[in-house]
Amino acid sequence: NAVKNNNISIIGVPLQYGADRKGVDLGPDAIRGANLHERLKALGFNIDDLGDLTVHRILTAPQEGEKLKHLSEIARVNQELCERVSSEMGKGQFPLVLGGDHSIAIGTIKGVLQHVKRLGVIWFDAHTDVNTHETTSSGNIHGMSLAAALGYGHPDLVNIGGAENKLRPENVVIIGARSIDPGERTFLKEKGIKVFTMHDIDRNGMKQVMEEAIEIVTNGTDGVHLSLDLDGMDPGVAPGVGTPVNGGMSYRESHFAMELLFERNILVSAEFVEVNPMLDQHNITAVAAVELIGSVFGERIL
Ligand code: 4U7
Ligand code: MN
Ligand code: MN
Ligand code: MN
Repeated sequence: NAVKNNNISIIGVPLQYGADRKGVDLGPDAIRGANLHERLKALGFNIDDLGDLTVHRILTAPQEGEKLKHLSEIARVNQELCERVSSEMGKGQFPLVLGGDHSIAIGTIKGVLQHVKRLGVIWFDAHTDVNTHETTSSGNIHGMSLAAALGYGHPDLVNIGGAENKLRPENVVIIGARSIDPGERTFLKEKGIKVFTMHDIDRNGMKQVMEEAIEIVTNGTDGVHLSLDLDGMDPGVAPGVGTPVNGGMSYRESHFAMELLFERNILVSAEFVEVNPMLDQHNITAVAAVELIGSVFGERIL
């Protein structure tokens, strides 16, 4: 259980309907455009870029009384993503998914779960994404994806890839949180999900946080998925995101975390989401994503 093969399948998911701000659908191309392939090839990986999944354009605003915005297209795309991720893993490939808004974590994780039944997840994010149709204040599904992967929320989300396929709360950690809604706080406490807030990172340092986090996600699991929302980083280094929150992880804290993940060789899959080129400056958030990906796959300073 590791970055055990040299074969990476890249899957772009230009989905924006889970978020409020337009432009996150341009994320996959912006990330590719920041020399993703070259960087991974230089590290010795074989790259199979499968291109982007098709997202149907929705020209109508969310309907009156439609609580979860654009639910049907989001569920459809996530079901396809689940199947694509699962079939790539079946061929022994490492799925590297490029978003797109963070609702795509549902499809990615459900696909990985078909091969790795006991899966640990590291959720790197300013937010905790554990709202449900009952707690959401925005109706935006990118704030519900972790809950759905744990088996909670709207059936159309929970049933993707089979409702019985779900994460165990004891093998999930969230790192970098600094914006948690009241309903999410209750959920996290009830389920016993470990959250390393920015306060914890300040107090104990990223080294200790990652050691504790890795212990939790590897305890009794057969592999670990990294779900990285670029808004986990500080907006000073990653401004091109739809829901920026001040006081995030620094450039080096983020990279150090990725370097430790590589060192421990525990990842079976990864996704990088929420890059919004329309809100970015000189593509630096897409560049930041590619640099983080480099560290995850073994780039070293010396
Ligand atoms: B992201 C929010 F209310 N919690 O549910 C919500 F603050 O994938 C934000 O982490 C969700 O970027 C952010 O809409 C989702 C809000
Ligand atoms: Mn976020
Ligand atoms: Mn998120
Ligand atoms: Mn966001």
